[in-house]
Amino acid sequence: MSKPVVLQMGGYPAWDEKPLNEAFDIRRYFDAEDKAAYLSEHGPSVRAIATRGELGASRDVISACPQLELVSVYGVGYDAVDLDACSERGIRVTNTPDVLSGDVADFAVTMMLAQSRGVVAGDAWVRNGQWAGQGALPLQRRVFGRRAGILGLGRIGFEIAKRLAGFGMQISYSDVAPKVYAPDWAFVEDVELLARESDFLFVAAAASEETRHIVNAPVLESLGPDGMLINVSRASNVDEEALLAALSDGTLGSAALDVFEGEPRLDERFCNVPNILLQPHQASGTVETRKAMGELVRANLAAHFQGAPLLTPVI
Ligand code: 8YV
Repeated sequence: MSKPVVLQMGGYPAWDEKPLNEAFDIRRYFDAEDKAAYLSEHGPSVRAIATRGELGASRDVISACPQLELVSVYGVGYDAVDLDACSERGIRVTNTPDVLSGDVADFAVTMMLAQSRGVVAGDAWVRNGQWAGQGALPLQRRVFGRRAGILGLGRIGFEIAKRLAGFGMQISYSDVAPKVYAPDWAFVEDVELLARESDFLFVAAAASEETRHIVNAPVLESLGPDGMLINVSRASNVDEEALLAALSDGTLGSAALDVFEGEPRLDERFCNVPNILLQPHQASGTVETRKAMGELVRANLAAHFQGAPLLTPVI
């Protein structure tokens, strides 16, 4: 029996590529020079798409695959998948939640600590001889016991809050409704008020049209010159123009960002802002988590083609 044809939208680590090619007839869309021609040739035979959170599957790609049954996302964010196009044709969609929540939460807290305590600046201070030449690194800012706000108390936001509780921080959160599993943390429906009551504002909300630029100029002003914005969700949740302006004129104290519009080619102005920590969308980037994500992508594909229940369905 021939293996199901699967359109692969982006590269995976070698440990995923081998089993994926053993189990399925893989068509490497991302390697094609003429992607439109490649879709025209291979799209009619494609039964599933294996993609990544930041790559997704557009309506054009979905439309070019008339036999498409499933889109399996390597990542928890499925905002780049056209869910309407999938729903219209009964195409299933899966992602890889839970297996990455711990690492992403660890990294969000890491970025807060690194930026607040000047870890990157301190390393440069030593390497550049400034310690010997100029003395102590300028004083940084405390983390423990201060105020944290979490925008989006989902799987990742919850893991962030659990970690911050260990630092004795006052934790508040904003979401569409209070969470029954968050009795010790304050629900603040208004995002501007959450920012005003926070020293560190974590953006952990799933990206959607409804959350686009949810962190805007008024929110950044509310967070204030002593505040720090940490984003491990999607760049679309933050108005980058407003953020750049706020960082440049002192309206906002600092930021730590793992995601950017147009990544990996971000707005070069970010590279000229001193009070910011820049990271290459690596929050889930550990061997352990990426292996678990790859296994889940393949397990969902296998379950679908075996007629078994999907492990982590989105729709
Ligand atoms: C992954 C992500 O790095 O989970 C997501 O949605 O954006 C990241 O965790 C990415 O999808 C892997 O390419």
